[in-house]
Amino acid sequence: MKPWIRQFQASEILDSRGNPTLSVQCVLTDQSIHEAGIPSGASTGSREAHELRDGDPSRYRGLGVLQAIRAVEGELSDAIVAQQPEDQSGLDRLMIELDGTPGKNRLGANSLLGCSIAFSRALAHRRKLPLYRSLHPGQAPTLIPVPYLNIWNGGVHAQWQGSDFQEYMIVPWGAASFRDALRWSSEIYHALQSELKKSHLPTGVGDEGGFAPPTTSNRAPIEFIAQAIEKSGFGPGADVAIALDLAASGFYESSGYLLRTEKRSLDSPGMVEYCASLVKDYPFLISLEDPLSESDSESWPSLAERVGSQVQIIGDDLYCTNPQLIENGIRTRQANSVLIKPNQIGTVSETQAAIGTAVQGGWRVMLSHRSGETLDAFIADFVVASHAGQIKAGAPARGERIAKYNRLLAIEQELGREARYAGPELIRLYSRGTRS
Ligand code: 2PG
Ligand code: MG
Repeated sequence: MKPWIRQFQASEILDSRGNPTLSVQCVLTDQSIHEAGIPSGASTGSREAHELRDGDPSRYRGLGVLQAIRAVEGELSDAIVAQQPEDQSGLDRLMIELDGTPGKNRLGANSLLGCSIAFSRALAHRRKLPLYRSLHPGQAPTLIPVPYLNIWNGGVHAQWQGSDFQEYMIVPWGAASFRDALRWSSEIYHALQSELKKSHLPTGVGDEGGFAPPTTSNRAPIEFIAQAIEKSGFGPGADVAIALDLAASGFYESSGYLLRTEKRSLDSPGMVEYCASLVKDYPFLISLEDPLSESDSESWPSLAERVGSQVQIIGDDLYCTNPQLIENGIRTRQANSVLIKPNQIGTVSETQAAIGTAVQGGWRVMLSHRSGETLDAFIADFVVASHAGQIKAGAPARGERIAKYNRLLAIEQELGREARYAGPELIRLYSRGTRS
């Protein structure tokens, strides 16, 4: 077999928060170069694979990635070039064995994922296929996901200046296509901006491009957004649903769930009750991500039992895209869905395995960006390839967020009449009508 991989190179670039991150290039013997930009989270789960950072306080506040560059250009590149892997799982297995630790602590999940994604693009190039086709081994993928657009940012993504809950998302499930869904979302985003202005609230944005004004209640953003949906000429529930990522691990303390904006603290049963009341009061609410803390895993089954037949209960921090943790969640009935982020586990094929485990267990999956992003739109191709039908990538604003949505527009256009928007399927599962 003729060698086809020449080398892997890496460099330190900036992410959307202005922190350093890794860019990896896979250089082939035909001179083509295939790149990957690695994202980085702020509200991270405790069991995410290790992100290798230098810890040298004299550079980038310790966040530099020079060690990761050395890992890519040294050990990883040498081993890959020596073996010339031909498929994704071959490449990923090789790197996992080379690292030799369960959490990718030695070479770093950022180094491994950079090589893994750059390699997936090299493979697509070699197969002369678009990435979303090359990533899918069987039948041609045609399902275009419903986007969950985070238009109100809180929690750590807004430096705790606004709501305790991290993300308030609009879900344009009633649109006929992804193109229409994105237009609706942009219109609603700007209607929300006008509503905030009218209420003399600031319209600066948080890490994911959503507005981040101060508030005295975690329900107020839902009311504002429902109003913005109506003002744009759509029906909350009928056309556009709402979803939350509470990111509750971020405000869970020894005393319970600390709701700073509401000046009160709730114990676990109290927080379960709070979430159940949100589901009851807002029939257009279809999804709750991390409604409880990852350190309060015993409370998850009671919430899933209460509202799991009506809404998605999505585990993010609790599962960290890890097949074993997902399996445990399915067995103990903690939730009914899982958030999937490739950099939580560190390779493309392990991410595919995590999705496989969830789907086999009857759970739904949602692909996700990170709060620190680059222009890399890998997750857009990946969500189409994996038939997940759901993606969250932030607001319909800011370059690193719209890179993903714009890539989905292009895929939908390329698929033409074959493309099928996932909205109707989601409506069938979670429509509960509108507020009377
Ligand atoms: C989340 C993510 C993405 P972060 O909690 O779901 O929105 O945030 O990347 O900061 O973990
Ligand atoms: Mg989350």
